[in-house]
Amino acid sequence: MLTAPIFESVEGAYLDLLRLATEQPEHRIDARGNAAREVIGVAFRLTDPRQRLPYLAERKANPVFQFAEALWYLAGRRDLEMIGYYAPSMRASSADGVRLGGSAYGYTLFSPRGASQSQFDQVVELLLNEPDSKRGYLPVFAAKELRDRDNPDVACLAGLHLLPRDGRLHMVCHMRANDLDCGLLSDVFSFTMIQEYAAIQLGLQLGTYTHTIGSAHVNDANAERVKRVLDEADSRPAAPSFTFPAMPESTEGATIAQVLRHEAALRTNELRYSTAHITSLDLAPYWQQVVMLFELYRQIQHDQRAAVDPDLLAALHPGLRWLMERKWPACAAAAVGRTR
Ligand code: 5HM
Repeated sequence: MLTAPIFESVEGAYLDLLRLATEQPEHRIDARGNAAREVIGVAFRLTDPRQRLPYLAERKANPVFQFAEALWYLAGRRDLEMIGYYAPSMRASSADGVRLGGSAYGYTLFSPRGASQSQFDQVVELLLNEPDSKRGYLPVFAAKELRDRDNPDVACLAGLHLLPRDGRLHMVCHMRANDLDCGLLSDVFSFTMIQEYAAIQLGLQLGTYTHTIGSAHVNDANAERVKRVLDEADSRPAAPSFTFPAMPESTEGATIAQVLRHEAALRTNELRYSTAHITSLDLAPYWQQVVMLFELYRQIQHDQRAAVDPDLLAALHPGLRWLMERKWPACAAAAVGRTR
């Protein structure tokens, strides 16, 4: 088969890649102090890019970070202040402690350059004029990133290719490197969110998502966790099944900015929201769910509660709730209290 193997959701592709890299590695590498097993030149295609979260108790995907990162990209940001709150480990990648470099993909794609429009807006305009175009490419990795040998943050994303075909927006992602256990899931989450956002701006249905990787690897440091994930997948009687909802067609730049205003108020603990307040906000229910995640995270980080507000947890989409209960002990505790 010359096209990429097909999966409906990211979970199946993630598990098969973990198996490939750990059981049949092609190479052993040790780049920048990270010993890893590697396969080169791999790809997969998702038929439903909305199914962008894995439901594995051993992997504990964090939907709060996933949405924060996707919004950080869509808003064209590169500040550590926002993203470091959700992923403290990203602080190590910042050269100056203030901004991210190559991995701030949103800054490269969505922020206007001087008087010119952003790369993203330029490609949307091109595709509105010529949908069959093959030029809808959004390059991210830049050769100049290699000038400094000590650069701690060289973009792993080479580029995203938008292809409107037959009323649907397909996307092909090219990564120079992907950490299969740590990077792949959040990358696929955010890039498929960018794809869905682009489809809405172009007035198209969501098409397929194809992910290609130059160096696909599993670091030795994560080998134990990867084994536990694979054991869970092999031994569970049935995989949990949740359907991730569609982004509302009304979503535009102003919507992202509006959600991020709530995010900032909750991150800085200036405001605290009840469930009733969130459901009365002038936002589509889809984006209200994201605000709920930010409020739950505020309760965990700022209030340091042993158990989050059970009503708020109960108001979450079942798939998001399943993940939050596995990721955060304060959510697990609230769920136990609710069922007593
Ligand atoms: O030495 P190098 O720059 O390739 O190290 C970056 C590491 O972060 C690699 O393991 C790469 O696969 C992983 N990574 C990822 O998987 C990094 C980023 C941030 O650019 C990402 N996905 N989005």
